[in-house]
Amino acid sequence: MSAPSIVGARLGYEDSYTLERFLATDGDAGLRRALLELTPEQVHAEVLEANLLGRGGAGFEAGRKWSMLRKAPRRYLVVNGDESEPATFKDHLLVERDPHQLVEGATIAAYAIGASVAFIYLRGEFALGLERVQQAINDAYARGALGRNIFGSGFSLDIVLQPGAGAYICGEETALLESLEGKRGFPRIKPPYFPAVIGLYGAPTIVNNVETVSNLPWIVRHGGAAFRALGAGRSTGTRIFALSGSVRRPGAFEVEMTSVTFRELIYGDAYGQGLEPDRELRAFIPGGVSSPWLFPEHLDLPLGQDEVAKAGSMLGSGSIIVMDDGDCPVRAAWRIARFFARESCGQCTPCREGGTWIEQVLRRLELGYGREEDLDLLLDACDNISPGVTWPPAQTTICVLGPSIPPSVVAAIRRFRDVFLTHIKEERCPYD
Ligand code: L3W
Ligand code: SF4
Repeated sequence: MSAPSIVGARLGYEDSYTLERFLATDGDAGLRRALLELTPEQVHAEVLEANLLGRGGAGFEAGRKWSMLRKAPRRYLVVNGDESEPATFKDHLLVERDPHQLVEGATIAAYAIGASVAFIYLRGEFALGLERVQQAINDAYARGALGRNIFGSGFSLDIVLQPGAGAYICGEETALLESLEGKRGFPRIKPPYFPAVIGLYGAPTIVNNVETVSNLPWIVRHGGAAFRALGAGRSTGTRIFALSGSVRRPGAFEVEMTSVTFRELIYGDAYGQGLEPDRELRAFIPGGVSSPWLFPEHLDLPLGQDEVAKAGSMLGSGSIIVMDDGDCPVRAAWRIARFFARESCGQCTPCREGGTWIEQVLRRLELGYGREEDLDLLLDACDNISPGVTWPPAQTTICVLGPSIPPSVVAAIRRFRDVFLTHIKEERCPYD
């Protein structure tokens, strides 16, 4: 981890997940300040001042989202920890290694938005994370940091931990709410079903990502202005970037926003330490597998929300996948399409049918049974899912899972047409 460290401040300790370490390293200080010194409106104002962008993928300002919460006697907070996308593993780290910070952050968020019940929805496969978060919740009740009249402040909150059941789509916020309600994880149409307006059990609900709420104890302790002083422009504070693929040192690195370029992250000694000897960078995926690929000419872009958007992609969930010249772009696009096709909930025809066909055509190309016409066929199918294949996508579907399929396929065909043609000519994958 590189300095400054906000959400990752405890991760250098072996026992970072224990109550003892938490309390010895400013644990509860943010919560006490929020509850005993600030009004909910003042906490909200600090988060607005911090310009904390949501860390789940869309990068929507958390404070602005809280402002959109419909007034109603019953409101809910839901923390989205259903991190399931390939190569995305920063929430996993925070959940397992600093569960008390997560619970403290969730309690601060609930106080600010006026919720008396909060849910933490964690990916079901996070067995250790589930155990540790439950322990952190139990510990919080035991010391009066949860339950009735927290620290004598008059504020009361219950937190319920809910494991997911293995469906990626339940990380989409409205599918998550359906799942919490005990129903099949079908995304709802937004609008009108923006959770802030009509959310869990019909009540206004804030859905925030694990990393987003984990930032709150620090923001309350140090003030929104101190958070905003880190980074530049709209990209404030730090983020954990999950770096994987063909780098010598994959891992999760907390980095001040915009202070580091992709080149530094991939090649820097403190981070990825470059590619294996004699390998050259071919492409990298900057923000999760729904984001359009970037290439060597983009290496000097800073890790900032708007900087990456200007290059035609997105910083998304902060998951960066590196591909070198030994990695097959056809196989990469196929695997990404296969993931989305399998995880489609099936409600929308372009996603259900388009995703399945794209996966099958890519499969035959990768295995050496493809035809040259397949490339236009793929581009046409992509255009039907997401007309123009722009990012952000023009949407023909209920949620963004469908439009997440085309970016990789289109990037691979546009940039590596020659590699596709070699597969067709040689009737095999040249990288096998
Ligand atoms: C009230 C309005 N609320 C917007 C709220 C909305 C949501 C937030 C952002 O997609 C992305 C996606 C993936 N009134 C509102 C409003 N809101 N207008 O603002 O909304 P949206 O729809 O842009 O985002 P989303 O549906 O949450 C998420 C990308 O993240 N992604 C996904 C990663 C997946 C994982 C995983 O494994 N779980 O991290 C990766 O980059 O493609 O673009 O809260 O309600 N008028
Ligand atoms: Fe389901 Fe795909 Fe439609 Fe999303 S886009 S609602 S995953 S069918």
